Amino acid sequence: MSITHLPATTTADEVAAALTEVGAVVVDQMITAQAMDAVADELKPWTDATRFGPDDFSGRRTKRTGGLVARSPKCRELVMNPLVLGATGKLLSHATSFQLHLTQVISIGPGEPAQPIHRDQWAFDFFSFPRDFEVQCNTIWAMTDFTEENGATRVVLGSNHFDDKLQFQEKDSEPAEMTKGSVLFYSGAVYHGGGANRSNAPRVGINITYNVSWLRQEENQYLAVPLEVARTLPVDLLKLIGYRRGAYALGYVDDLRDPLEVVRPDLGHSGLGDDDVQKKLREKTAQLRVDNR
Ligand SMILES: O=C(O)CCC(=O)C(=O)O
Ligand SMILES: [Fe+2]
Repeated sequence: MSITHLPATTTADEVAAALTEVGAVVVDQMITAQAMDAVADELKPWTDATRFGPDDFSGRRTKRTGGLVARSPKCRELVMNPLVLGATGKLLSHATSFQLHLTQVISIGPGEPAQPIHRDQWAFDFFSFPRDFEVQCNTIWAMTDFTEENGATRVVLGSNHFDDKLQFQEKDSEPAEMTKGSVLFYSGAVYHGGGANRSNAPRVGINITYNVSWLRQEENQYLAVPLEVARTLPVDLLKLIGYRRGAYALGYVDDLRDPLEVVRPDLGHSGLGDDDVQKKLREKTAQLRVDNR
């Protein structure tokens, strides 16, 4: 079985359906190769300054550059891509809201062996979430072509439905080959890993991931995005990076204030209680039942 490719004209429903079914799907050419080169140019000062990873999981010949919301206006557009947010909202629709989890350019250098195959949701201290309960939705935007030879992400298709804490080998997985500007979507539960780079040039992708807003974010957005930059961001992006309450009360400030109000006092109370969040919370409280034991 090889990974399904959908055209850029696909819908959030189709992407979410593929994610639910087999845990991963590629959407071809979500932006042009030229537009992706412009993203790479904007990031160059940061990617040039990044060092190789400190361990076998991060990759000793792999560079990981984060803080992309603060550093790159073009990456903010990728973070806010409507198809990505739409598909994520559907995959994580059981949660009241979701948030940005991490932003990271992953540049796998020549000679890097394959990364151990894993579930990204193991980041939550290896907690075993119930089977088919997704807490995370992930993208990797191809900044170079991804080929089997240069270390395209390897995916064990369908493994989002498997038991937790399994071990897999490279041969159990398929490479998510794709062209520059295409995007690999994959769920938090699907087993996958960066491929071995047997070519003579880096394989570069931008990993942008989202999780339910009752879990901790992997990249600390409050510290990664300086307050003076945060104040200039569109409100929807501010909320997505964490300046909103998760569910009913998570992350409030002092006297039950919405964090958005603290960063943007000029908004008054307009940031409080998004309608969609309030509606979901009402639905959840309506399901509470009396225990008649
Ligand atoms: O770079 C890749 O292809 C995947 C990396 C990955 O899965 C990770 O670092 O968690
Ligand atoms: Fe991963």
